Amino acid sequence: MRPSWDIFCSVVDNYGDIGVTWRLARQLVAEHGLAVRLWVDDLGAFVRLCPQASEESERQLQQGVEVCRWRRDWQPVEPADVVVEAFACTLPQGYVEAMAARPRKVLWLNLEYLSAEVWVEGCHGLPSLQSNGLQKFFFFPGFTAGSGGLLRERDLLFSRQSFQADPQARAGFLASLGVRRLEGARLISLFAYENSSLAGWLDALAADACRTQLLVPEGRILGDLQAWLGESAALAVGDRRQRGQLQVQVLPFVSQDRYDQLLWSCDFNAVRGEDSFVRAQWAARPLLWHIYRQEEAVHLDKLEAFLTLYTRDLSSAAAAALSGLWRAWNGEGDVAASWRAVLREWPELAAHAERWCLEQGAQTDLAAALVQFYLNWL
Ligand code: TRH
Repeated sequence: MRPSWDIFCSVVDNYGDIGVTWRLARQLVAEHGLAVRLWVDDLGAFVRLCPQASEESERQLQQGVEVCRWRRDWQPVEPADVVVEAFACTLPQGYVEAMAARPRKVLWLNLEYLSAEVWVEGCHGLPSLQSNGLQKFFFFPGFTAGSGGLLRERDLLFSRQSFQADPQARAGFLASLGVRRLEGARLISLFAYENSSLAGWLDALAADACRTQLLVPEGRILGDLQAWLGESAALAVGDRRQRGQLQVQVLPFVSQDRYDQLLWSCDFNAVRGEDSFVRAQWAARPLLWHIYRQEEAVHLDKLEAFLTLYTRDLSSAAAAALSGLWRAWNGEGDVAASWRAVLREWPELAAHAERWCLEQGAQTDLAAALVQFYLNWL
């Protein structure tokens, strides 16, 4: 019989928790032939990423994954062979008791948030004994061989390369979003939280010698964009504005697969959180990361850890330019001056994004690493 997996996702905020778990669940089914249930406590967030899904269903089959509403009044179910608790979301007490009582033992994994910090390798895969006698293992995604790797579907890089090599595919995709390409314009996507550095960046883009077309999926950054444009009414999908050399267009929030294509279509991608950050790396184009803020600014350590790794093989000028922009975007520095520095280093940064993607793509992906972890544990 196929091994069964239960993945638990509590949506804290935004789309990262469900984004990661839905992607993982799909891949475990499609590439490893597993029986996967995904327990989600906020189906509304799920439907944004998978628009054909229903917000009302208690249970539904989506792309081979059984997506179940995680109700607070938990109804007993038979636990799976492998249980993935995503991002330390506490499992229902009744479920944990059933895990402990199950005659065949259960592998219990806590899937952690992504970080490039050095300590991750030392903690990846470690068990922790729970009060009921069960062991829980900590599984850390990451960028190095000693970590759990990154989510990457088997044919992802091939699909991305084919798409990028096919101008008609790109044009067709952009047209389906209502985007009309401006001759010679640089194409940028923007997905970010509220960000006080936005105005400085947009000023620089508007004043640049080269034209820019900025595509902004609906989301939290729209308020800052509206303020920069000096408009009183909220922006809506399809709105297009021109300021100097910059054209801005608001896009709909699309499915995960279409969002990948948006990233592949652009010359530069501003992303946030965790999942879009990784997807932009698979797009093999230079990127800008708006990191999720954490208490006591611990997110800044994560930002620096990634920058250290990512810029390791860059010239000092390119490394300084990119790091300067990322820091400024995250609240520390002059974003306009940093952007101009990035433009000067563009060829090197573009080549590096390709190289980085290939290097990362040579490592074991996270879903395969989880499956292997289970096989080793048996
Ligand atoms: O939405 P995020 O900010 O999510 C998270 C959560 O806030 C989480 O609590 C936090 O801990 C984590 O960040 C670090 O960013 P993220 O991770 O990039 O998730 C966004 C998801 O939305 C991702 O799967 C891509 C998807 N997406 C679409 O499917 N369509 C779209 O149009 C866009 C813009 C995004």
